[in-house]
Amino acid sequence: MKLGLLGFPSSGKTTLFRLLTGASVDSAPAGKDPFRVGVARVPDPRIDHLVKIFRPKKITRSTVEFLDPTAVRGPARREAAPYQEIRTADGFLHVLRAFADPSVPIPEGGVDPARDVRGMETELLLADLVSVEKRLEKLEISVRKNRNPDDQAEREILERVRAGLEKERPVRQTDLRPEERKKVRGFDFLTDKPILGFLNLDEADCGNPDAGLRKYGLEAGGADQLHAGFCAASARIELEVNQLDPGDAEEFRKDLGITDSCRDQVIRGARGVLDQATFFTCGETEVRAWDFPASMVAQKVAGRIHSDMERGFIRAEVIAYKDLMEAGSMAAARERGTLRMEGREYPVLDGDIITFRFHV
Ligand SMILES: Nc1nc2c(ncn2[C@@H]2O[C@H](COP(=O)(O)OP(=O)(O)OP(=O)(O)O)[C@@H](O)[C@H]2O)c(=O)[nH]1
Ligand SMILES: [Mg+2]
Repeated sequence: MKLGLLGFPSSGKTTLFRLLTGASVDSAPAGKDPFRVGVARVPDPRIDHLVKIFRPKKITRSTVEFLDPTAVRGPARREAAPYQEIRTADGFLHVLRAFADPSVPIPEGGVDPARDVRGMETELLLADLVSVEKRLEKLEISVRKNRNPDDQAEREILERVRAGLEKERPVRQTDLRPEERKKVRGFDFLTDKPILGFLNLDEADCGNPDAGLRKYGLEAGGADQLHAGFCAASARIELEVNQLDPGDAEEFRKDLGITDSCRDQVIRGARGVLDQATFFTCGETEVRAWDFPASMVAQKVAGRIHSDMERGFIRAEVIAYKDLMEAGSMAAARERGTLRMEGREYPVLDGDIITFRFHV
């Protein structure tokens, strides 16, 4: 899972990036990379319990990749270029400034995260409009030259996408048939992807994220909206606290009222808006977490591990995490009958522990 950070200048993107990935970035990276890449491990206590049962030689947790843009320009970046590289992300994390610090000026005026939500959505819609128009211009030429029916079909789809964007309708909400949607997905339109809003709070509010969200009217979000959800914390405070000795850090968190860490909130929130689930493969050699898009069937999920497993799929031996914990071991689960055989069409659930049987 790959998330691109979005946000107006000085909203705290790099601070959050450092907190999430543990990367120490004091200056822009060497060269002209348009973004930094960092990796965060997904906190999942289930892995720790599975390790106790299987005692594997190796433990592999799932990870989230974050992209932090380095080449941010002024507030009115009304072209597609600044977003070009970040397009390949699966979704975005939009850092919204809610801290008032006179030493860090806000080009657009005072603190107003709701304005920034609208502002970013407008920017993304415009950036998509620019790219769809460019794409259509090229298609126009090749349709005229080659009369290729594929090009004509593509043009027809993109014209509908453009018409939607002109009415400020995100690509996600364009009415498309499943195969058309698949095609459109390949263009990596920005407004085709979900956004998790991150409200970057002041120290005074960092112990009460819900109140922070309410203050700015940002509690809501929805699966069909660009900002599909919101979370809130103070990236800078937590970064500072994390640099203390563990004992002192614990004390500070308590004093500040931080019960749910910023890292956990963001990673959980992102998995939610991106509809990501986890299954596990467990044995003496390795206990491993694998991410997959929720509501994928067993044969497809097998392909997350290896394409041979998908192609040569025979069956999946499945047990729910909860059932394994209740049984205490695979042998006990087998006796209880909670370990079951499933076929290729089985919709895999979050927390399933799976052994795939396949032939090559
Ligand atoms: N007071 C306060 N300052 C913060 C907070 N988060 C970030 N800052 C400060 O705001 C400034 C900008 O933070 P960055 O993390 O560099 O913001 P950015 O979005 O990466 O900025 P650009 O990449 O330049 O657009 C820095 O001086 C931070 O220390 C916060 O929660 N409270
Ligand atoms: Mg930055």
